[in-house]
Amino acid sequence: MEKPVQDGWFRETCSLWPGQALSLEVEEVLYHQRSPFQEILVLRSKTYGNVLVLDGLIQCTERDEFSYQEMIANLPLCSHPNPRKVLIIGGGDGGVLREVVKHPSVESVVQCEIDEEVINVSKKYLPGMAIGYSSPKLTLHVGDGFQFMKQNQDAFDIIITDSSDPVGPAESLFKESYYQLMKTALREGGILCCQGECQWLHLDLIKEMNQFCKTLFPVVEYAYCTIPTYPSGQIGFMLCSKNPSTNFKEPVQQLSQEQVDKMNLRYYNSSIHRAAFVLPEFTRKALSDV
Ligand code: SPD
Repeated sequence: MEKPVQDGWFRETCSLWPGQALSLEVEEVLYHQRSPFQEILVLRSKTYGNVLVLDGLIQCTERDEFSYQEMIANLPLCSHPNPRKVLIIGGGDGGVLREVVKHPSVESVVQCEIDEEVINVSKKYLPGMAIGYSSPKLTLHVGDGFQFMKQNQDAFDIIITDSSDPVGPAESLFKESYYQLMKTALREGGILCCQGECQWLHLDLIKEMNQFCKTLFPVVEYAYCTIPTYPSGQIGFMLCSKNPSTNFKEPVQQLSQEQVDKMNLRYYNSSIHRAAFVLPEFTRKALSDV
């Protein structure tokens, strides 16, 4: 394993964002080991708190993780009239789980994470995210999401895929066959929401996903949020519904200020839900049918 920190700085480089890199000043390397699946690194950064890095790619920092985790959880949950059974694929840090279990209508959550070591490391170094693991609503399945969904069809109201970027093992989670599998694992009227990469960097990939999703689902939309420590400061979400009446742009469950406060939401509210689907012209054009 390469030395992850040089001259006191961690630098995130990847072939998916050539010619650019985010750097974080590091106070201490807290954990650095290879699991059977990937290289796991936890840093204590100078200004972003503890940071989880998998195979060299930043997954979350304590300072800004809430933006992504709240949005990937609440965009689909608030678009479904009564989400009771939820499946999370990936999301080993526990942050998405933390958000999902806040919803009173959610009765049960299955989290399917392939790398148990990510869960253990998060419990130790990212307790504010891993707190989700203490929910009585949770059934934790350590294993492969593809296999799990093949064995659990017509089972979930919501499926959330909280994956890393499409290099290496996560690449298959951005393919049509994976979306087809999620479709069969969803109940009637079910909704999925997947990590959908960045419009500034991966527009071709987003376009391709948008196209095959439209062959599988009657309603498909792309949304995004801002987050300083993801490449180019943004990340998107691919949302698909089996219910032709779903309107992702207008949340069917609108949260009052009291609910937002009670759920301790710091990024998501019903206004930012609507705004997340307003796309810059270059993206709108790329994803439009004409
Ligand atoms: N470029 C990094 C994308 C990572 C998305 N998943 C993050 C996991 C947070 N729960």
